[in-house]
Amino acid sequence: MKRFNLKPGLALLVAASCMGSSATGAAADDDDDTRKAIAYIQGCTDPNISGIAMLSERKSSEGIKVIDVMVKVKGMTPGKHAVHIHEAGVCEPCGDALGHFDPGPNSNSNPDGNHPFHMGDLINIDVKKNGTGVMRTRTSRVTLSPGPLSVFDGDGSAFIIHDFEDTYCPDGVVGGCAGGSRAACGIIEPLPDDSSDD
Ligand SMILES: [Cu+2]
Repeated sequence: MKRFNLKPGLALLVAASCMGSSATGAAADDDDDTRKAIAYIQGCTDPNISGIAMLSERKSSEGIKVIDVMVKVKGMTPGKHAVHIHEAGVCEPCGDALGHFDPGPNSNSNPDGNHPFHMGDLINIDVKKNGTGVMRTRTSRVTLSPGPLSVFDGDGSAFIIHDFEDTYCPDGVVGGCAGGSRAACGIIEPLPDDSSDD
């Protein structure tokens, strides 16, 4: 009985071809499984604050869009700061990013109301004593690809980092429970495919 050492090489070949690892890059129409976006973050009033947010969309094993989110900042006050995707891609002034991204028939973008149930709600970034912080999280509440939850809707979307911690509003609508005033903002922009290298 030598069943198990029969064709490991063939199995590898089949796996490789199923993953579309063709050297020609001849893409099928649905070869857009991974999309990326970026936001360059700047302080709303404090020029010392800067950072970057990266979003990478992929399909889960069951075909649901999942976005990996990474946010990096420097120049911020130490401690936790709320981070959300807000509903308009405008940062000057930060207030023009409007409320929390929450499309759909039952939309309620009020930052403190309906929190943390907006589609754009994320988690706090923890800023260290030296003013730098990195936050990584994952969401399936929004997409980069077209559709009803796409951050690239008519008016775009923006990251907002708040002055204070997101408490996730356990007591309902309490002013500032979602992080209060706005410290920094970055407009979300689509990134071209990795393959473009001019
Ligand atoms: Cu916010």
